[in-house]
Amino acid sequence: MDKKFKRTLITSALPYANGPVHIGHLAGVYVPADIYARYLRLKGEETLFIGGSDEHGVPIALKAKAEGKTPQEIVDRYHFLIKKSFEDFGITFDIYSRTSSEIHRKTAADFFRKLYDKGEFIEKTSEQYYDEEAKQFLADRYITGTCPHCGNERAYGDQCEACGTSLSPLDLIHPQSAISGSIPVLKETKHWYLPLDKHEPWLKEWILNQHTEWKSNVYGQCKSWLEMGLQPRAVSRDLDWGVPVPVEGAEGKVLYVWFDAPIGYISNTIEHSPDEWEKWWKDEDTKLLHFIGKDNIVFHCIVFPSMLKADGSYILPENVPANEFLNLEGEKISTSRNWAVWLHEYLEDFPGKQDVLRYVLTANAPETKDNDFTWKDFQARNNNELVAVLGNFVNRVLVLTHKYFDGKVPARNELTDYDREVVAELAGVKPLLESNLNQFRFREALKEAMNLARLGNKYLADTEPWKVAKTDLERTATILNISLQITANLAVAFEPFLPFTSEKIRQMIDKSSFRWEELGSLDLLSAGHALQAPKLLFEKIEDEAMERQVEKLRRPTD
Ligand code: B3M
Ligand code: ZN
Repeated sequence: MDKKFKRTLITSALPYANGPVHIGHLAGVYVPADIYARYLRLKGEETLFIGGSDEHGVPIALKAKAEGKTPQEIVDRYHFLIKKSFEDFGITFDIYSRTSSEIHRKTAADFFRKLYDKGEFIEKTSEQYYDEEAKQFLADRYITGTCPHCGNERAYGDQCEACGTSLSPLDLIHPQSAISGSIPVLKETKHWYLPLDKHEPWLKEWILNQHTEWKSNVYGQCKSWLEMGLQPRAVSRDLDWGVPVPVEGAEGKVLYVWFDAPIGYISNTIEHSPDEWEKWWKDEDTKLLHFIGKDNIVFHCIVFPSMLKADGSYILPENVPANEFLNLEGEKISTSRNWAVWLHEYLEDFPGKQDVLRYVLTANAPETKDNDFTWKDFQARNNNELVAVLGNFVNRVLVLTHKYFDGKVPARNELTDYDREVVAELAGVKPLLESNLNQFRFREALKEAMNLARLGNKYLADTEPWKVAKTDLERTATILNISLQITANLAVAFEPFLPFTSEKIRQMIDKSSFRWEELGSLDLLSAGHALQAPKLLFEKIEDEAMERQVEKLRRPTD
């Protein structure tokens, strides 16, 4: 399917506002989405990049109870922290809003109401646990009891964390309310369900036949869901935190968090461009892309598309480039065990080194399988790649130009055969980068950008302009001109990946911006153009700094 689109709408998963964001979030979702958004903008394409916090759901309500705060206080605390972390790392959302906003509540309620009026839901009454002391129904997480499989006495109504089995509250032996401690009773309650079984036939055709180009991890997960057969899913909950179900007789019920959260993409678009949002969501010429982690695949490939289809006026995602997980020093990242590198803490320890982390997370991105982040690898990539290859090349070229040509771009003279080979390789970088970027293969794309810096280093090592300068300044001029053109090209090639570094290079060569189309050109800098003083792009990271990080990780949580 090679349809031509007029514009691209990029969404990135809305993180729950019940904790700060860590490197796993950045690697899996936000860096790839940002690389893609920056790439499209550099190409001059019409692009909108949506982010925001997911502020509903049971864990947030539970955390508020545990801390004696309101849920709004909890999400206020984390929403702004998360937003700032993203800004600090150069994630260029066009809007970063939140699902507790008025505009979202209205958009989500209207969305539900339209489906309700069209008869797209089924209503079902079932028996659920009710806390007579607290006078409320209990979400699965609010019920604890003994696991029927392993005997763990602190299993939750949705899962036993000791043996990993997923449970339903009715499975628990000796159920207990997590709110009052009393023994809950079964009581009838009514909920609305999205009949996914009804949507199954078109979903199968749409994904399994029409989107065979989706990443194999995404396609494979969809296939297994679809082959198992879909069941109706409840889209409401008995809870007091969320978007109230906009139907008479639904007091005390809110929309299920996974129903309202993806609508957050729409409400944030409305908040960003109230007069134009429909162009982004309802015009077939818009390419919609969801950047997410693998645990969100079913919601973005099956549930949300079914909601959009049930409404009938929306486009469907063209692709869902989901990533696998990033582990940390060989173990799963865990918020509760504090086994994580938090973004705001990273910046305290490594101020100004946003691009180092962006680089390492992209070079080692969990694109096709789970991957491991280690501080040793972080250090090696910084020292051996960023410092030794990219930083070293750019610095040498600038220093030499200042030394021999007073900081002005020297004119090129006649090219040798070897020069011509290097220039041809330079010209080949753009198609290589594009074919990888277009297929969301960011690791490969980054490798190609780095290969351009390697090419530059090799060119300098082979031509030795510092030696040539002793006898032949004309030849030296040609070598440095070509090296400076490569430097300018590096600013373009790295812009989507390492925006802070790209900016620094542009400052040194005194150019305010480039277009993607210019990548590969030998004429980015004209002869006589004056350069600024060189500054180091990266610095070596020592063993002690890495040891401190590993120690910090192993420190027990208080
Ligand atoms: N907040 C889950 C997560 O952070 C959820 C994503 C919502 S995207 C609409 O993994
Ligand atoms: Zn168990």
